[in-house]
Amino acid sequence: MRTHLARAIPACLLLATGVASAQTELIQNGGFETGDFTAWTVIDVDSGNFLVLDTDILPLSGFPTVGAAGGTFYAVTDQTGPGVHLLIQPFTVAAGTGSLTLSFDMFVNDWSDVGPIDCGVLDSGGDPCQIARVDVLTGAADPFSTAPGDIVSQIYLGVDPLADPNPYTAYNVDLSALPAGDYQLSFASVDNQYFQNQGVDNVRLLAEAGGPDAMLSADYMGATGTAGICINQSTGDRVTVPLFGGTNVDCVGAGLTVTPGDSVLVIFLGTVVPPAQPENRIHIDSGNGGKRY
Ligand SMILES: [Ca+2]
Ligand SMILES: [Ca+2]
Repeated sequence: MRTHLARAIPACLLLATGVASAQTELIQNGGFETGDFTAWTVIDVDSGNFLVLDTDILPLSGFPTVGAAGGTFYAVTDQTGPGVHLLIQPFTVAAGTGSLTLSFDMFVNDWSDVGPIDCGVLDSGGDPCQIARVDVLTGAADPFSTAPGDIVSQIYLGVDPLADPNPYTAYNVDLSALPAGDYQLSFASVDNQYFQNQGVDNVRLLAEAGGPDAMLSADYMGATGTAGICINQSTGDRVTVPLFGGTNVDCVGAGLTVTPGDSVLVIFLGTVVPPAQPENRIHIDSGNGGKRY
């Protein structure tokens, strides 16, 4: 006598997924390889300019530099007298951004060798002032502002200490704490003691989409079961989630810690009804609500 097998299938359904980690570049022409200031705003006051050059001899002062850090071109200040020079690019941090990393190569040649002298303002016409700075300003800030309320991240304030011309220093700054919104990246130089050349190249600002939201949307179309286990394969962290059914398995809500780039494995236990679609799959929904991990 033949036994009619139950149609419901006791199952241990394994589904693995990687958290999306696509990176978006928020700075345009960060290497100045257009040969000009495309995408940047330059403001020069009094003597001199921010220039895009492909040479290692400066046209106004005649002083040497180390040239470009990458490619052919770099941006650099040069002058024949006191001045202020700003190199600015606005950027927007989107909701749901998980990580934000600024990197650039820079030298600051203070030929007076009396710097750094911080007069507190970007004004070469007053007190002695011989300094360069790199700041992230609010989107609405006056580019000349040095007010603490306008500076959301102070990255550099000084001059380079080695014999001029200094080599490039590589900077790598974690800006992941910046809330979504509009900002300005500002390289600034003020000098009234003697020549000062601030060189910038290879500016990058990489945004990575946030990790998964609280829900892992399990698009398994009709599957039901009694429990599931979510395993973060990158960290070993695991949690048990209760009865599932419908459309969602809330791994993060059940306590799983997930950061961008982690791989998450979901194991469904109990009875899984064969899905209406031939493909069982689960995916990370990273766009819902902008939660950050
Ligand atoms: Ca370059
Ligand atoms: Ca010096």
